[in-house]
Amino acid sequence: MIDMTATHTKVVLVGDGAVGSSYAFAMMQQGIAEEFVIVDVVKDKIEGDALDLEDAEAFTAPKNVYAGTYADAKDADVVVITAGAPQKPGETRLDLVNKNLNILSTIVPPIVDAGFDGIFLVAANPVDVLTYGTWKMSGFPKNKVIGSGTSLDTARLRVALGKEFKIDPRDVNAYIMGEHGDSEFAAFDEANVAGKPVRDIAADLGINADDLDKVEDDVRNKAYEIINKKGATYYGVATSLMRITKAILRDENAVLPISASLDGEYGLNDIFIGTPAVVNANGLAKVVELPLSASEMDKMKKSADTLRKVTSDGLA
Ligand code: 6V0
Repeated sequence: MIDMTATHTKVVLVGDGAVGSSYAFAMMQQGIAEEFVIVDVVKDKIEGDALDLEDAEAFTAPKNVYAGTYADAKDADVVVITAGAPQKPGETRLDLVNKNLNILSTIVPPIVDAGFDGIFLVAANPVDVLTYGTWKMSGFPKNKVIGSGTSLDTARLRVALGKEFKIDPRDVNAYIMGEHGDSEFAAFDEANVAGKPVRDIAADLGINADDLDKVEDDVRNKAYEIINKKGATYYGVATSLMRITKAILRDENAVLPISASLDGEYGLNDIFIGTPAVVNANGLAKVVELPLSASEMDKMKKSADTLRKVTSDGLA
């Protein structure tokens, strides 16, 4: 018999909708967690999904997937929160704040009461505000609460630049910073491929600054485009959540864009916002402060102001 105790890893997913179930599927495909528990208010869905997903066990690494309750978080390494209303066509992420903070307040306290002592990973929107809310409601240290932040947006930027440059998106070092939402921005001034500035690569290809601005706009608006076409976005974010979870469970010290608590970086405090950060078994190990140019720093501060207003209104 294989002894799994040394590496036993357990994830509890709260919210088995489009994003949550896609994440569960991605986790099964990657064989990352030995125990995977699904929680939602819709009981038939979690039971059905657990039965459906367990069929994949015959093809992937051994694991145990089942429908559970908040009590299952007691000995979990990671709780992933994807419960919450998604955007409807025409709605911004910030429009969701009150609805989703209310839902969050029914989730975080029972998980903490169950004795959970792992890492909260939040994806429900507006993700930066809900990550802040999770930190407040949990009473956890700041490093143990992170959000998916601009992970998806950064992926979208890398894919878009990869297409323009004909370069593997994984080799494009570029970040979307700030709010996961309309005030986010592409940090083009530091973006590079193998150390060569993205602006220089673009110039070599005849791509001018306006074209790069259009790439940034398209990335910012891609969620709206997908929502208008199919009602929701889920595969991209599910994969990014899988990547972050892997960094936590395998103690990777991976540098990933997440919603992290800032402690003076970018001149900001008391806020959770999108930035690259080192992620390991402790959650946030360290914020990697990009050396933003003056105009980018201005955008970061404006994005923080947007979030701060919503956070203080929502959590007042
Ligand atoms: P969905 O398909 O409506 O799923 C939401 C799920 O939450 C449903 O299964 C609900 O039953 C469940 N739920 C609601 N209330 C509770 C509760 N109190 N306890 C437990 N479960 C509950 O939405 P979808 O999966 O599309 O989106 C979920 C959230 O992720 C939304 O807030 C989206 O805006 C957000 N997204 C975040 C992204 C990111 O990059 N961070 C990207 C896409 C979507």
